[in-house]
Amino acid sequence: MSYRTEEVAYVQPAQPSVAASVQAAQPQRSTAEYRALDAAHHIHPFSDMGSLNRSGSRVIVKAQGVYLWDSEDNKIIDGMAGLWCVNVGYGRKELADAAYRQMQELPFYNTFFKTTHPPVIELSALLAELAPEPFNHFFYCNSGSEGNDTVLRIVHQYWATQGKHSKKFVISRKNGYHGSTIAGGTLGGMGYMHDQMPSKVENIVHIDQPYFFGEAEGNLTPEEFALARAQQLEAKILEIGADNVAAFIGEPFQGAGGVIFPASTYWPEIQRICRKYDILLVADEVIGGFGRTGEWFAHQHFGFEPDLITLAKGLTSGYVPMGAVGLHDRVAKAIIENGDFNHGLTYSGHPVAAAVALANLKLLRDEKIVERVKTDTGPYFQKKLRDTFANHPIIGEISGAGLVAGLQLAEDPKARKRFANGGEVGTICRDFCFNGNLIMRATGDRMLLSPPLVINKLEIDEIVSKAKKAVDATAQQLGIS
Ligand code: PXG
Repeated sequence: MSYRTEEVAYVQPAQPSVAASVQAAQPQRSTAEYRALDAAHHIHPFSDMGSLNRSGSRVIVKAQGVYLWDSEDNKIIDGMAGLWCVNVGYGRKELADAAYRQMQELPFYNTFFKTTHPPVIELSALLAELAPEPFNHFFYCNSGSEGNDTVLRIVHQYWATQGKHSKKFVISRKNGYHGSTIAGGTLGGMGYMHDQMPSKVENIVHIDQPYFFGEAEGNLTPEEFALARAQQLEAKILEIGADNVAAFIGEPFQGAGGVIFPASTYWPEIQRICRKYDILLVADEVIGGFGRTGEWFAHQHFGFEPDLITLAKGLTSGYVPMGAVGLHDRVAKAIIENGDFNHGLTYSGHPVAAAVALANLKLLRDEKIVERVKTDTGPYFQKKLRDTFANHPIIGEISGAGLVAGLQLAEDPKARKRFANGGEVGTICRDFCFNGNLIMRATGDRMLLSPPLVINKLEIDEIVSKAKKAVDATAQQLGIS
């Protein structure tokens, strides 16, 4: 055998078929094998990897509607819409088709250098139609975190165009969540994240959150407490000096912080203060946007008008990553009329993400999914939760609207007394949910629900009855009945 023959044999291996290579990319393995490989090579977000690797992850392999299946063929009802994002539910072919068609037509092109493309144009026009009247311009990115980084860039550019260069401070809230990039993490008020971030973004300060159950003292009503918390913004502005404050950012309701719904007095007061001191008001709509409360955007539920909105999650129902920032006309005008805005990401307005977002928004609109949340499934869900848990011995508060809710676990609900070690109780309850094939999220001692917006009443009944079993089992384990 000559050297040359060997060389030919080497450079011309049999090419696997496309089908075989797809199969090779997703081999069918046993749960144990998946877990071992996951533990060996995968670092999960926000996880204690040592402990997770010892217990092993649950391997989720497929999904349809509001249900997930794991690698042991357990059917699990998803009370969290993935991670607050799968608004149209799993398995919508329209979204897969949109991605497939766009990948064949134009899988990528940038929008940096005097070019654009149909999906991003159509998406922007549709968003302008669906968003409240003054929102007619959108900037794109890949996630909510990048959306909030973008918000900071726009806020600073806006004040530069107004000649107000000293307006640099951004005020946010403790226990708010705005993402996990350095800017997102600094804007957020999660102490356990700040502790691991020796480098933070400058000029970001926090005020207290409007968390009535956990933080109201004395005999304040929820409305009085919310007003007092909003007025902390005014005090903070006066402390820093209005000429130095650029913006206030908040989630209309805090999602990851525990589905904390402020009383009706909160947002009008925040808006009044922002207007009085000429400060931009930013609504982080990453969770609240696209129908969660029964309105297209959560700030509409609370009745205020922000200057900027951060979008992600429900924008694509999580089928592909995409985030965006919506600019109020007065902010957009300043950005448009004042030269270069030096910000952008390779994938700003990615054509495949834009095509999927477009298909997703059309489903939400044409199937009247948001209207159904407002008039039918949302009220049903909220009533069912209140009927089931109002007098439960360890439930102190039920918050929410539309298809998002928080259940406050409490040692003495009437006295608003929380468990001494709240996080542990939440974890116990979360584990009972998980073992009962219900996905529910625990934030400290608050149990959270945010199911796909396409959920029907039977499925809502299933979630609530499984949640009841888990909360009962938690009470029993704690010896409370
Ligand atoms: N703003 C808000 C209000 C969010 O809820 C982000 C920004 C950041 O988005 P990205 O796409 O960068 O993750 C979020 C994200 C949880 C949880 O456990 C919540 C989020 C992300 C991950 C976990 O509740 N929210």
